[in-house]
Amino acid sequence: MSEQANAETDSVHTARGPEVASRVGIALGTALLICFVTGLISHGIQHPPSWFWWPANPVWLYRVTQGTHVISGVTAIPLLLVKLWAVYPRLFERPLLGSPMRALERGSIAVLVGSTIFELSTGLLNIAQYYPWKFFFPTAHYAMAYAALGALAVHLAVKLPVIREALGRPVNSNAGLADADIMATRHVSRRAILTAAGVSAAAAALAVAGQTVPFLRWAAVLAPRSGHGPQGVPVNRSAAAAGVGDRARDPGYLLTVAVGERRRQFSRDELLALPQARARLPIACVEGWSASADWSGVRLRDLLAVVESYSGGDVRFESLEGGGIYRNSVLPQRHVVDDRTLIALSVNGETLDLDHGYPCRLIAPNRPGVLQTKWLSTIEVVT
Ligand SMILES: Nc1nc2c(c(=O)[nH]1)N[C@H]1C(S)=C(S)[C@@H](COP(=O)(O)O)O[C@H]1N2
Ligand SMILES: [Mo]
Repeated sequence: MSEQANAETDSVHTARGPEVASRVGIALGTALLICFVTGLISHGIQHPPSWFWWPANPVWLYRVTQGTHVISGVTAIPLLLVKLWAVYPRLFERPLLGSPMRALERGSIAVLVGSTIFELSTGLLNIAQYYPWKFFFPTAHYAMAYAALGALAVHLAVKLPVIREALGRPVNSNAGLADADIMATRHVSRRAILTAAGVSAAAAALAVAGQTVPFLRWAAVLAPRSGHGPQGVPVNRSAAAAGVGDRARDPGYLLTVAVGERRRQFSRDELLALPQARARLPIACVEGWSASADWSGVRLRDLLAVVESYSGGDVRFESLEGGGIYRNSVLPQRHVVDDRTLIALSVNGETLDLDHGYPCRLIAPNRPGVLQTKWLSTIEVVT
């Protein structure tokens, strides 16, 4: 092998190591932490413990937190790949376990790598709505997040001295190398790796950001539902997929509203005859895409008041769907009393499309899309 080829092989080898690993690690750790926190928020809204509090204002907050969740997760994928590349030979160093401290370090890395790969890959497949597995995605994705965060904390604590030392050295430090030529090639190489990591992370972020940031829509190659759909709003589950077409189109359709002991039924025309209100609110899907629209219909408060005076409590929504895990939802009192919470009958100036929830749907401010129940059959105050 020529001397030059030797130097080049060395440069690739020496670009691996703590200088690159710690710098990429900081970016990766930050992305994972943001992803974890925004994921907890989304989980909290969907499964609120008694202490949990999520406001109705500003209406775009969930859109931002969930968009951030998906963008940070996708950004973490190239960072994880570069990070694994930078430490790759060391992952298999012998002894595999050794002293208790080393066993802890190795164990935490195994859990960290495994759980992070699990989180990022299941998350990515979920935004593509592809479920090649048997477990229930939200539960598994939520549980594994704690494993990843715990392992990340242990990993950081154990590696802190190494990280500090590596960060203290400039990227192009020449520690341990005498040959000036090898050094020169190596410097370029480490920088190049870090630049490549940054560029690919930015490209990944851009590829999904368009599904929630309107002016980036052109770049959203990784965004399956970014602005297409009837009436300018993407559709997650169509009426056909939900199997509600016939019941939703039935001219005898009635919406049941129950407040306390009182119960009343409304035809769509009766709903249209009630005072109509408007609100500009986004549908913000847990998958990260979001879109704002002008909704109009009956204010939920007003509708409840027609039945019986509402004295507080959460409200439960049932859909015409026979099955499906998203056929119902519960709306906290804070959102029930909000002026912008509507039983929507139209969107963007047109009668609600069948796929957007005709005859009527719930639309409330600052809520995950999954809780904006379509094809309503029953609305009931629960306490
Ligand atoms: N009944 C019912 N409502 C539903 C769903 C569903 O599967 N069934 N999907 C929800 C999800 S996940 C989202 S993101 C929004 C999307 O509303 P859109 O299809 O009108 O954009 O509807 C929500 N409402
Ligand atoms: Mo959704």
